[in-house]
Amino acid sequence: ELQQLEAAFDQKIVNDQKIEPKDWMPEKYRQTHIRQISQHAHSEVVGMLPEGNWITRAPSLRRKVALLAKVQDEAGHGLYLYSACETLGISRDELYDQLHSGEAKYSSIFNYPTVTWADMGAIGWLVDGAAIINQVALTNTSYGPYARAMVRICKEESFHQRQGFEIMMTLAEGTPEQKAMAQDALNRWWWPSLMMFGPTDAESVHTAQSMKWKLKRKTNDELRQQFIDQTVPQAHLIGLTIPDPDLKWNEAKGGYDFGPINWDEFWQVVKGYGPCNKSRMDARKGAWDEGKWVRDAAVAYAEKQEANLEM
Ligand code: FAQ
Repeated sequence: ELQQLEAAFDQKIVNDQKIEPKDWMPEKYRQTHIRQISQHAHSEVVGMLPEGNWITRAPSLRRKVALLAKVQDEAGHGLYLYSACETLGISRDELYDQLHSGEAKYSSIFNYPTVTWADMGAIGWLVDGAAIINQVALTNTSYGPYARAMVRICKEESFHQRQGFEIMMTLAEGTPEQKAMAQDALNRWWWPSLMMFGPTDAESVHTAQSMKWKLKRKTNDELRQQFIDQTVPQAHLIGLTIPDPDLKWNEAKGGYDFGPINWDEFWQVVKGYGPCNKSRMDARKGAWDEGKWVRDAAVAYAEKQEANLEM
C-alpha cells in the first residue's frame, strides 16, 4: 500500500498537481517543507527589526507612513507563512520555540545593522528585490498552501521594492551628501543581498532533492544570477556604482559575470556570529517574554467566554 501512495504522490509531482495538507506525502517532504517555510516565516518576523529601527526617524510623514505599512506587511507575511507551516502538523508554539532556541534559522540578511536612512532604500530595493525573485519562483512550488501564500506575498513585496528604489532614486538625485549616503548603503548591502540566495549549487545540500520535489523551481545560483542581471541596470539608471570591480557583461551567457562572494562571512553570519545576530535574537525573545501577560490574559478571557456560553 505504501508503494501505491508513493507512486500516486510521485505522479502528482510529475503532473504539476499541488500537494494539499490532507494528501499523503513522504515524511521527508513534510520535514523539509516545515524547515523551509518556518525559516521563511521567521525571516519575515525578524526582518521587521532592521527597518523598525527607522520608523521613528523617517524624514517625512509620507516616508513614515510607507515604512510603517511595509513593516506591518512583513508581520502579516510571517503570520501567513506560520499558518501555511501549521498545515504540515507542527504547532505555532513549537515553531516559536525553534526560533527562540536558535534551532531554526532565519535569513542571514537581517543580521546586518541599519545605520542610515539610505539603508531603508537599500533594503526595499535590494532585499525585497531579491525576495521577489526567490518568491516568484515559489508561487509555482508543489505544496498548495505555500504556493498560494507566495502569490499574495509577492504582490506586496513589489510595493516594498518600489518604495525602496524610490528612496534610493531620490537620494541619488539629491545633494552630494545624499548621493554618497545612497552609494554607501549600496556598498554595504550589495554582497549580503547576493548571499540571501544561499550557498552555490555545488555547496547547497538541499537543492537537488528540493528541485525533484518541485519545492524549489530554480536553483540558488540561477536566482542569484537573475537578481544581478535585473539589478545592475537599475543601479546604472540612478547613477550608482555596484561595488564589484569584476562585474562585467558577458555577451555569450547573456548575463553579468561577477566577483567572488565571501562565503566565510556568509557562514559566520548563518552560525550566529554576524554583526547583529545577538541583538535580533534578544529583541525577539524579549518581545516573547514581555508579551506573556497578554497571551495569558487572552487565554483567560477565551476560557471565561466559553464558560459563559456553557451556562
Ligand atoms: N540565511 O541547501 P541550502 C524576506 C541555510 S526574504 C540563512 O541551499 P535551501 C522578505 C539553509 O537553511 C528572506 N541560512 O538550503 C523580507 C540550510 O540550512 P538548514 C527569507 C541560509 O533551503 C524582505 C543551509 O544553509 N526568504 O524575508 C541562507 O535549499 C525585507 C544550506 O543551504 C526565504 O526564506 C541564508 N541566506 O535553500 C522581509 C525564501 N541560505 O536549513 C523583511 C524561502 C541558506 O539545513 C524585509 N527559502 N541557508 O539548517 C528558500 O528559498 C531556501 O530555503 C533558500 C536556501 C534559498 C534560502
